[in-house]
Amino acid sequence: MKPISVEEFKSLLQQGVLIYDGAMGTNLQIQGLKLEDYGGREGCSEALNLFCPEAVIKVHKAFLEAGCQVIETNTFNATRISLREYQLEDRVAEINQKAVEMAREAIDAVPAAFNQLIAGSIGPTSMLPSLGNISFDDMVVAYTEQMTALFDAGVDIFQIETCQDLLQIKAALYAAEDLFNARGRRCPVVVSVTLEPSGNMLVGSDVSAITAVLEPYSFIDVLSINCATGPLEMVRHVAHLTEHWPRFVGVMPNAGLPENVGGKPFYRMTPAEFASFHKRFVAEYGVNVIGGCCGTRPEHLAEVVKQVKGLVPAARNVKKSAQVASLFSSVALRQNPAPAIVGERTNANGARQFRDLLEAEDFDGMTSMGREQARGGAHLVDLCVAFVGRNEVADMQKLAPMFATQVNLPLVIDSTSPAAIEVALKSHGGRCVINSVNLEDGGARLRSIATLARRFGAALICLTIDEEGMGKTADKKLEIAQRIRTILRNEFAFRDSDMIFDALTFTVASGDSELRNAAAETLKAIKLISEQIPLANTILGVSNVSFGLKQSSREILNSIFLSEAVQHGLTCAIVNPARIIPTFSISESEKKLALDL
Ligand code: THG
Repeated sequence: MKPISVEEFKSLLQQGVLIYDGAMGTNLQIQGLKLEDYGGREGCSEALNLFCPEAVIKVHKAFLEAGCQVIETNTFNATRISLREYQLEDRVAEINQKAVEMAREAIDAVPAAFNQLIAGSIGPTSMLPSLGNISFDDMVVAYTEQMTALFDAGVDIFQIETCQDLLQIKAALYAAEDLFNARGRRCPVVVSVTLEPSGNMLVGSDVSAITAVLEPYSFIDVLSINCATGPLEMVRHVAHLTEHWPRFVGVMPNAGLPENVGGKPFYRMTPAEFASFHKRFVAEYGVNVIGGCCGTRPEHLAEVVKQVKGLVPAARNVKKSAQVASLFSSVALRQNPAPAIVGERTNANGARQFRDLLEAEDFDGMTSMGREQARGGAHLVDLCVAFVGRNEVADMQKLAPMFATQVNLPLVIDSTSPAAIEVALKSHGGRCVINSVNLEDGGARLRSIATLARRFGAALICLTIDEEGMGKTADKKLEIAQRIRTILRNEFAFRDSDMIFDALTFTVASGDSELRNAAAETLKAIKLISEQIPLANTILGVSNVSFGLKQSSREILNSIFLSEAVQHGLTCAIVNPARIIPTFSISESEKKLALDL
């Protein structure tokens, strides 16, 4: 059997709801298997693929007989990371390959009027990269090995499921993308996240962070929720997904919340109740993919098939807006009132306090300056550790994970070093912004950073600088912005909403007559760029405009300049939020002075 193509998969989902199977573990447990069936590896379901495949095939057949269209391979823990516990780490390829063959055997034994599909189950392992249990790169290696075996054995779908940590998902997607490129073909990809009864992933991410982080990965075909709770607890999350996720949505609940009966989890929900939730998910919310997780038996799925098969998912109205995210929650780049404020203080070149802490290697102190930016009202946080005489990559390696877990703001990685940017991206589960690229060298560095941005779904700040230096007039700034946009769109499939243009300004206090109009040209450029590229965002390092003036004048000039810039369409600003004065509390004479300047 040839695996399904992405186009066929999408058209299948457009025609109606797709029904997966239920729990593997639950239905293995009730068979009363013996230790030798597991080859002596008690608790290792995947060992059955080697030592007792009949038990697994039996479960597959039962779900196929219930009318399920997709069965999942018995490979949830079949990575090197998880199999190591059972001394099976050298048999990863074999275990995954056998699992696909067993699923195929079951399908051949239970013919149906429709095309039955095999989803390769890819679990989360027990490691949380966001918490430093494992490195991103090690996780990629483990996923690559499992995915290669599943793909080459002919699975139809990658089912990256029961995800606990957004960074773990990014590692899996990183592995998948490399594999797809190597094979010259991709398979459909389902990412399924697990939301604890608290409503967040184990690491703490809420559902808004999940959609913000995963949306840029265009090869995720279905975003789904599975495990941890029953369907009732999932209703509000399903509502979020169907309102915010632009592609297909799935839901695979447990048969209710687990209860503890005799020291073992027990799932009480009846097939009829379970199926009635699915009916609602499809008919009212527009869910496209359904199935069961822990505690769901063939009876549950048979009832789902009976009640839901043939239903057309409700039409959805998806809200679109550019979002970035901390590891925990999302932030819109378009704030109302504008702008989205990027806290500037955590910059070794922009704040003596931060630089001193860096020199003392007081990483906790630096992280606490990040939290201070949040308390001061910042929506995002700029992090710059590029400092002469220090190793930027090593400092970023240390700080980015601390910012990820301890500062609840989306990270703006302020660096021009691809290596430093890469280590930051590999340690942050949120949706980051990269600050920045330009055309100073004609585009080589831009291209290497754009590649990273795409692979990690980051947004990108683009400076209006080209081979001749910083654009000085509004027209020149727009021309450079358009040149960068063309490269990003044509070569990297960026969307305008992934780009944040910085029209840059010099200080107006240099005394240089050539720069007298600098701020005015910048304002004009912001207006032009906002008109010509309306879906892109714009940003400015506002404090640059007042370098050289004394502190009290700087605060007034910065505040007036920011207010002018926002009126010209600016959507984001790098500032010290604590030092922005509301314009109504600035006297008329000072206002006039600042505007004249
Ligand atoms: N565009 C983009 N990124 C940027 C800039 C920009 N990143 C860096 C910078 N410019 C924005 N950040 C700052 C940070 C601090 C100051 C100015 C811009 C600043 N600091 C005081 C000083 O130097 O006098 C504070 C001194 C202190 O506390 O020690 O003005 O334009 N994309």
